[in-house]
Amino acid sequence: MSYESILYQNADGIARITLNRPDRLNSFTSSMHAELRDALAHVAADQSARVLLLTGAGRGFCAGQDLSDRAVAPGAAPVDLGESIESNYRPLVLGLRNLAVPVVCAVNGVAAGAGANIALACDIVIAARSASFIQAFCKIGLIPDAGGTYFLPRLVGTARAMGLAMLGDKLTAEQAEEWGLIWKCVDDAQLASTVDGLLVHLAQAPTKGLAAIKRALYASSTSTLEDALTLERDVQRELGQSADYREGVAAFLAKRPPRFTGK
Ligand code: T3D
Repeated sequence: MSYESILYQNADGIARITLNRPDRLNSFTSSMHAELRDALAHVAADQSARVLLLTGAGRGFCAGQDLSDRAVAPGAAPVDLGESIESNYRPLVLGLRNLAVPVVCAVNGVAAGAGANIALACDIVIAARSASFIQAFCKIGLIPDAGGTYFLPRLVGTARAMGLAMLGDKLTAEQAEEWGLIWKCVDDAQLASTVDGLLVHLAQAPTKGLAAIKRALYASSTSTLEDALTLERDVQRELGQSADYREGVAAFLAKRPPRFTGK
């Protein structure tokens, strides 16, 4: 499949997806969603990809759903938004969450509506200081989607989630970091180098272990302590068989840097 709305690269263990409709602030269309599904399937199938970056081209990260075809003429039937969520947003959120490699989101500018929540679906979110997060849905009579009702209260608590969702105010990247919505906010000039450093680090890390961390931490939001202890036992048993565990212990004991292969 050739891509028109995104850019996709995979080199040196690092897959990169760039939302690429800068004149529309990278807002989502059906064809962009189809391209994203295809690219995510490539990352999932490609053993050489050990980390994924999601970012946006131009001054914005993503302004959510492209609203240009959502106007409803008098007497006309509105677009079935449930169908749009089911066919497009649900697979995108689950595709990012279920990917067996860490997903880094570099929020290079405004992230609004589903654009904000797709960023939150990623595992590590780093934003430029000039970026912002807007739960814009309430301004057009909708609720936060793309996982927003799940992510927001878990990340920042119900009071802040409710304020963000009901008021649709702009949350600065700095405040998003303070509130624990994202991992880090960095100066705009430092975004590319910070993210590149992180990607190189993650591409050389024990990939299976990172995938298991992701699975276990996400599972914990719906599990009991007993469930978590059971999962930890089972996952640790599995990881104890991995080449990277063996290498990590050997490197520690030999006082040398480890060479993880992701196996
Ligand atoms: O529909 C479904 O399938 C259900 C799922 C819904 C998921 C959703 O995401 S609903 C929420 C949709 N998004 C929004 O409501 C956000 C709309 N955009 C904005 O509020 C503002 O653009 C921003 C706050 C994000 C940025 O503001 P600003 O002043 O920096 O930029 P701008 O001038 O508003 O936007 C620049 C251009 O991008 C502009 O076009 P122009 O005037 O230069 O020709 C603007 O119309 C366009 N643009 C921005 N967002 C969208 C968009 N075009 C289409 N759809 C957009 N979402």
